[in-house]
Amino acid sequence: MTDFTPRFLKDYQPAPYQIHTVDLYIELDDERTLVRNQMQIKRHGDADENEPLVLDGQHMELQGLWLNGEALNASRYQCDEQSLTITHCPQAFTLTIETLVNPKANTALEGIYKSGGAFCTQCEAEGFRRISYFLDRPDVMAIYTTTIVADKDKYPYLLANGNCIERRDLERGRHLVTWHDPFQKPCYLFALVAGDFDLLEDRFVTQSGREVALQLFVDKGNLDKARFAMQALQDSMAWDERVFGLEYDLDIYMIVAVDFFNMGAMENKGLNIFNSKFVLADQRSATDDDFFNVQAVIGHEYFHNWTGNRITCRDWFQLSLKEGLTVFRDQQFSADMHQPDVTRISNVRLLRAQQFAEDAGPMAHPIRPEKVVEMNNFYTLTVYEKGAEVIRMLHTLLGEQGFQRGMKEYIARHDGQAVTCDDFIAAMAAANDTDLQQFSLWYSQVGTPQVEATSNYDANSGSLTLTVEQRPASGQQHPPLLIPIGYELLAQDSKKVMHKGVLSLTQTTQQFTFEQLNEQPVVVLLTGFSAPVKLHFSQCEDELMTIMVHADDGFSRWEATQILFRQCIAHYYQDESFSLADSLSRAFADILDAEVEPAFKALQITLPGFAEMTEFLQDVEPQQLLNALSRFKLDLLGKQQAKLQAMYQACDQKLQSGEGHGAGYRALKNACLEYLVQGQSFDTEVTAQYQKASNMTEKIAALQVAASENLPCFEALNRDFFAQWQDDSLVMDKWFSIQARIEDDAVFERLEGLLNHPKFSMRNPNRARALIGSFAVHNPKYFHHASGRGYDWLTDQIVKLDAINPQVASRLITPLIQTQGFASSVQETMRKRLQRLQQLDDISADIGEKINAALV
Ligand code: 0A1
Ligand code: ZN
Repeated sequence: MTDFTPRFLKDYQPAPYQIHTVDLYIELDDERTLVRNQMQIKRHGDADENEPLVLDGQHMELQGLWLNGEALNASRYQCDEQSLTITHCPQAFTLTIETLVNPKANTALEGIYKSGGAFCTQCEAEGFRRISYFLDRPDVMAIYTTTIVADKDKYPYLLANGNCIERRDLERGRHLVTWHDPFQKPCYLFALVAGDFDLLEDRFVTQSGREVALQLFVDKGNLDKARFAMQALQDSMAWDERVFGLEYDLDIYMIVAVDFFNMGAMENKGLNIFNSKFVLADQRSATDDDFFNVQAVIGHEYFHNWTGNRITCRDWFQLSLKEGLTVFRDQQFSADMHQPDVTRISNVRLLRAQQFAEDAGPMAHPIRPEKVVEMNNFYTLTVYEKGAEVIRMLHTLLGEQGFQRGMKEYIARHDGQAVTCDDFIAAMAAANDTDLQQFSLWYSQVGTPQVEATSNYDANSGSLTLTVEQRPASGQQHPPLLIPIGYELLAQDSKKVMHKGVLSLTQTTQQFTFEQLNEQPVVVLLTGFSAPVKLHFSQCEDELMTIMVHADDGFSRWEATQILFRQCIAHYYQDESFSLADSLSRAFADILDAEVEPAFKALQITLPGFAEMTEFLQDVEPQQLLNALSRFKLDLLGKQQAKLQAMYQACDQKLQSGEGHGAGYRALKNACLEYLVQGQSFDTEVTAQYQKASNMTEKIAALQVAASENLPCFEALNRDFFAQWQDDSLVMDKWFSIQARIEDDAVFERLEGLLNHPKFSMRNPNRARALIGSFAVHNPKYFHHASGRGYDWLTDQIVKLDAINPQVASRLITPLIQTQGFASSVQETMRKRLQRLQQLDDISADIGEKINAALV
C-alpha cells in the first residue's frame, strides 16, 4: 500500500545525528552495483543517548553493516522497505554499510540509473536513499570522497563531485577513479557519472585569477552541438562575477548531457547533469527558443553554486529559498543577454498561463509549502516562478544596490549552512535597516491576489487620486500583503511620462494622491509586472492605445495590447455573432506599423492562448472558447491580410540578407504565419518556408502550422521531416509533439499508432512528454473533446507511465486535475477520470497526492 502520510513544516526537528564525512566505494554493474558507504557520525549534543539512528533507504539489498569496524549484531539493527534503524549508538562512530542496487531496473530515474549506455545519478530531492542508507535530508551536510570502479573500455570516464585525486588501472580491464569534494554538501548534491562521451574542454579565469577547467560531456558525435552551451557557461560565470560579485570555487566544472532525465538539469556540486535538451543546440536542429533555454538553464544551474550549494535549504519546505532566488538570477541573466522587455514578457506569459492555474487549482500551495506527501510534487511553477516573482518584488522595493547589500549579508551570515526563507529575509532586512515582516507574508499566502484600482482626477485642484484595493484569491484569507505597484503617468497631449515610480500598497484599501497635475494623465499601473497579482483597472480603448505606444515600460506597452485582445476575445466568446470593431482593427494595424524591435512586435501580435483565456473567463466551455479564438484571429486576418503578408515577406527578406538579429525576424515572420494560414490557402508559402529554411525555427514552424491547419502539404512535409531527422532524438521529440497536435477526427487512432511507433518509448521522459504532454496541453480541441475521449486517453497513459516513472506521470496529470475555470459539466467529465485513477490499487504517492487533492 502506498503511504500517503503528509509531512508538515511545523513539525521540523533538527536531526539527532550528523554525518560528517562520507567515503563511498562504488563498483558499477548493470544489475548489481555495489555501494560501500563509510560514514563518520556524531550524535547531536542535545539528543538523547538512547535515540536510535534511523537512516532512509529504498530499493536496495543490504549486504553488510559494521560499526567502528565490527560487524553489527542483528539485534542492534532493523531494516524495512523504507529505513535502517540502529540502536545503542555511541556518541561518535564510524558506520560502514554495503548495499546492492540495480541501475538497469531503475526506470524512475532517481538514484543510480542508466541513460543509454552511461550510468548516472539523480539525488534531488530524496534520491540518495536509493544509493545508500543515509540521513537523506538537506540539513545533514558532509564531506564526500567517492571512488568509482568500472570497466575501462565501456566507461572510460568516471566522474563525481569535486577534484580528481586518484586514477589507476585494475585487473580484468577495470579502472578506478577517486574524487574528493572539499565543500560540505547535503546528499541531494551528490553525483556520479560513468560512460563514454565526446568531451568539449575550455577554461575560465576567475576575477581573482584562478583558472577553472570547463568540461562538457556529450554523446559521441555531438561536439559541435555543445559549443553554444560552453559559451553560455562562460557567460554565466562572468555575469555572476560582474553582477553579484560571486566567483566559482573549485578547479573544475563539469556538465554531462544525458537523454534520460526527469527534469531540466541538476546543479550537483562541480558535476551538473543535464537533460540533453538543455545542452545540445545548433542552428539546423534547434530553434531560437531552444537556444534561449539552453543558455538560461546553463545559467540557472551555474548560479545554484552559490544560491543552493554553498548556502542550501534546511528542509524541503524551504525549496524556494534556492529556487525562487536562482530563477530570479537566471531571469536577470537572460534579460542582460537579450532584450529585457522581451524576456520579462516571456516570464509573465509563463506565469499567467501556468502558475496562475496551479495557484487556483487543487494543488495550490504557498511558495513555501506547509504540507507535503511526495516532495517531487513540489518542484512547481509556484515554488520556482512565483518564488522568483517574490524575490523580484524585494529587488523592486530595495533597489539593485539594496538588494545586493542584502545578498552580501546573506552570504556573510550563512555560507556553508542549511537555512530557511526567514533567514534570507532577515539578512535582507538587516542589510537595509528595514522591516520585512509584512513582506514575508508572501511566503505563506496561497492563490493569486486580486488588486482593484480606480482613478479620480480633480481638474480644479489638479490632483489625481488612485484608490487601490487588495483581496486574497477567492476562497483564501490572509492579512494584507505588501504589494509594490509600479506606475507611470502619461500626459494626454505630449504623451510624455510625467511621473513614474513604485507605490507600496500595504493596506486592504489605500489612496495615493498626485498633486499639481495640470492635465488628466493616462495612468499606467503594474509596470514591469511589479507583483504577481491580477489587476482590475478599467481603462478605455483610447487610454490603452496611448499606453500601447507611449509607455516607457515595455511590459506595459505589450500588456495594453493584450488587454484589448482579451476583452475582444471575451466578446467573441459571449456572442457568436460578434465581429471585429473597426477601432480594434485599426489598433492592430498600428501595432503592425509601429517601429519596434521585431521580437517585441512578434509578442505584441501573438494572441493570448487557450490557457491564458481560461484564467480571464468563467465557466469556460472549451469548444466555445476555441471557436472564439479562431474567429477573432480570422477576423484580424480578414482586415489586415495585406499588412500581415507584407510583413511576412519583409521579415523573409531581412533574413535572407542576414540583416540584424535573425531570431527577432524569425519570431515575427512565424507570428505572421500563424495568421496567414487561417482560412485561405497558404500552402505554397508554407511549403516554401519549410524547404528553404536552413534553421529549425522556420522549418518546424512551417511543419507545425501545416499540421494544426491540416494543410494539404502536411503529409509530404511530415514524411520528409521524419526521414531527415529520425536519428536525432531531440528533433524526434519535436516530431512527436507535432503529431500530437494535429487537429482532425483521426487523432485518437493516430495517437494509438504513435504509442506503438518504433521511435516511441514511455521510458524516455522527453519522449513521453513530447507525445502525451503535447496532446493534453497543445491540442485543447481534442483533449477537451465533449465525449471525454481526450481525458480517457490521458488517463490510460498516466496509468502506464505511473508504473514506470511516477515523477513524470505526476507532471503529465496536471491538465486533468486543473478543472477549475471550466463549466461544471466539463469538470464532472474530468473528475470521473480522476475517480477511476483513485480506485486503482497501486498508484504512486506522486499521482495519489494530486488526485486526492483534486477530489476532496
Ligand atoms: N534543482 C534542479 C531541479 C531538479 C529537481 C529534481 C530533479 O529530479 C527529481 C532534477 C532536477 C533545478 O532547479 O534545476
Ligand atoms: Zn534550480
